[in-house]
Amino acid sequence: MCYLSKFLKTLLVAIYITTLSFSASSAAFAHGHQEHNANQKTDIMVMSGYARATFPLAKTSAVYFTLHNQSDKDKTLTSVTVSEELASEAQIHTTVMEGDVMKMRELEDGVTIGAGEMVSFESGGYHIMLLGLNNGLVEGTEIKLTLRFEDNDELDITLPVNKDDVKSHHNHH
Ligand SMILES: [Cu+2]
Repeated sequence: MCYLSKFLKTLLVAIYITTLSFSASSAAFAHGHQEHNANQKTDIMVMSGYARATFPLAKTSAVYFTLHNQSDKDKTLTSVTVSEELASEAQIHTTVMEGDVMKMRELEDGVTIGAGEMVSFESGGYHIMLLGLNNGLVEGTEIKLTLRFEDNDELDITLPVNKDDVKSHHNHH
C-alpha cells in the first residue's frame, strides 16, 4: 500500500500489472463511485470514473473509468479535453513494459471499444493523463472532461477526485 501510494502520487510509472479482464474490473469497481453518464448520441456509458487526488504542487494526475459501448458499432475514443483552469492537457495513455520497467505511452490513435463491449482504464493499463495541473487535484472536488470519439461525438463527464485507488480500498476489506 505505501509502496503503491508513493508511486501513484509521483506518477513515475503505473504500478502493478492488472489483468484487463472486464469481469474482474467490474467486480473491483463495484465498490467504487458509480458515475453513469449515458449519452444517446454517443451510446457510451462511463462507469466507476474518478481522478486521482494529488499533493498541491503536483503537475500530473490520472483519470480512470470504464467505458461501456452500448451501440452496435465500434467506437474509438480519440481525445480528451480538460478546462484550461484545471490543466493544460489531457492525453490518452497506455502502460507498457520495456524490459523490467513499466512506462506510459500516449496513444495517438486512441482506444477502440468494440460494439457492446467494455474497456477499463485503470492503474497499470489505459488511463487519461492530466498534464500541467494548475493547482493539483483536491480530494472531494470534481473535474469535468470532454471525451471525443472518432465520429465527432462528444461526451461531457464530471468525475470525483478520490485520494486512493478504488482497488487499494477494496484490498483492505
Ligand atoms: Cu500516463
